[in-house]
Amino acid sequence: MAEILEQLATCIERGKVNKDSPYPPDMKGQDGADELCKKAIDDGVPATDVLEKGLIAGMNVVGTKFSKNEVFVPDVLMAAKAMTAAMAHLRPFFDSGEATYKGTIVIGTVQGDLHDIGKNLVAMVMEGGGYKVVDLGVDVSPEKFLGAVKENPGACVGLSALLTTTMVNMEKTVELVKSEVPGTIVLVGGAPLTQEFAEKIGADAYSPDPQGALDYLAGVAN
Ligand code: B1M
Repeated sequence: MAEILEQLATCIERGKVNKDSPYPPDMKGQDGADELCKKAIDDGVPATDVLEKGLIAGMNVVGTKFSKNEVFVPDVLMAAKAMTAAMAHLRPFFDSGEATYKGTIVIGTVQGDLHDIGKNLVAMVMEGGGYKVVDLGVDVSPEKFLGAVKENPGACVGLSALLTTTMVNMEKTVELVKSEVPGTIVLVGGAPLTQEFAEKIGADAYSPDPQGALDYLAGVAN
């Protein structure tokens, strides 16, 4: 089990999407993240292990190298592409198949921020937990969040940010949504965030991971 997860992590790190992908040249013809993720699942490796020990482990290596200027934006983009291809195989494991929704969450990555892998994971886990997810995508303005809340009365809002420079846009979103639709519950998350920051901007909750966000929602009326 450890071996396939290590191979998977390597494919994420190197940006090897699938067998047909010519990139990176030294891995041409080899299985990529797509095939290896499917194989791990077919072999019975738990989906949470595939996610944490394969996909996220590989992406963490990319992040560390990126911060040291050992890899560059195109490399990170390929890693993100490989991660997205692999994540498609995990979706069924987070789907509960529940017929009725427990509530609605409007989710998106805040204005100016294009990172969506973590946000997509949160959306997947929320769906699996029985919530209707209205995914607004990336670079979402406060006004767009507000519009979606008005279209989905009673919905909670989930904001994701990966950049210290875009965290400020969370505050603007919280302010606008809460002033126009008082009582709206806003959850925030993303690598640079802290509990302290969440409290400072008036968010109702912070979670470092998707499960914590789901647990929080389960504990509040929606
Ligand atoms: Co960017 N990037 N990036 N990047 N990138 C980071 C975030 C960075 C830390 C890299 C580094 O320097 N080490 C750094 C930010 C520094 C900072 O602000 N302090 C950075 C930078 C600088 C940039 C650019 C400015 C680079 C440039 O252009 N020079 C640029 C900005 C573009 C923009 O957004 N305007 C940029 C671009 C990109 C790519 C487009 C190439 C690509 C994104 C592709 C995509 O998302 N489709 C990318 C990537 C992939 C990364 C790293 C390597 C990986 C992020 C990721 O997907 N992690 C990242 C380094 C790192 O984080 N180690 C980095 C995996 C993901 C599962 O984790 O998103 O944290 P994460 O989500 C977690 C939790 O945070 C939580 O749950 C998830 C699962 O556990 N969570 C929530 C997230 N949202 C939540 C919401 C919740 C609850 C929990 O409730 C609502």
